[in-house]
Amino acid sequence: MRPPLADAFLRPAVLGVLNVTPDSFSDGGEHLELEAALAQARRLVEEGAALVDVGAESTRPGSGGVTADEELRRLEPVLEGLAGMPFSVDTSKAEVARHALDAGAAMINDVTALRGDPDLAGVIADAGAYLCLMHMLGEPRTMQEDPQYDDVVAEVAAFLEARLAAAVAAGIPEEYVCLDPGIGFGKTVEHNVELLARLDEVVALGRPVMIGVSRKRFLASLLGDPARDRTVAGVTAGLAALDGGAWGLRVHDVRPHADALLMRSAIGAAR
Ligand code: HH2
Repeated sequence: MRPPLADAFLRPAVLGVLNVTPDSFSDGGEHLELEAALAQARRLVEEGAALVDVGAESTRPGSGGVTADEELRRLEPVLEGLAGMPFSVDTSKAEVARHALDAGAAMINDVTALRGDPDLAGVIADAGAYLCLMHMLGEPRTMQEDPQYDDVVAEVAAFLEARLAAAVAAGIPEEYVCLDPGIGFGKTVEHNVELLARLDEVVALGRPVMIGVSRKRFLASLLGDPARDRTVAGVTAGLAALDGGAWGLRVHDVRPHADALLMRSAIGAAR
């Protein structure tokens, strides 16, 4: 039996992103080569990642998804090489999750929050694995076409509460689940900022909250320049999320986040 998710990793937990896709929005294509992917995974762990979050299907705005066969073809060699490293897999498909869990994945990160594949919850429950449930409005292909909410934070929190209940009803222990408001998934810049500003309302659901702002488009929109490096803006947004009660950050660049967290905890300890 695994410990509760909140006790399993140092807090804040940093998830280092490893995309093995040809079309991810920020690092697609870079890690197609197996050796490069594994070297990047080792680097993420050395720099302080609690988990390497491996994804073989892009969910960037406009993307249409891939078959389980294609996802597994991209993932399988990497899974073998990851043995011995702590990792999660970003997938919505039961078949892919089964392979990932057999290979030792600690957590399944499902951007559909168990709405994509009716068999996924059972696979996770049987394996006794951790689960991340993320909010998304619509689907990646169309989610950024004029997303609308009456109250984005209340609606996202209500969604996550309902999906948590569905996970528990399917046999996944509540203590094994974290929640993610899904920054950039069917949200305008204002929606994303409001979610970060009122994150305490999501934290109030009582589960660890994960945030993924790293390299996302809304940062560039706020910076006013799509070509500008987004690292500092991303780290700052991540620290603000932690101040709002977040438990974990899903990031592409672990080193600058680890440095920022070190400074934050040194100052916090001296207070
Ligand atoms: N963001 C992305 C993918 N998966 N999972 C969670 N829990 N939270 C997120 O914010 C999140 C996520 C998008 O980022 P990336 O993996 O870099 O891109 P792509 O989906 O294009 O591979």
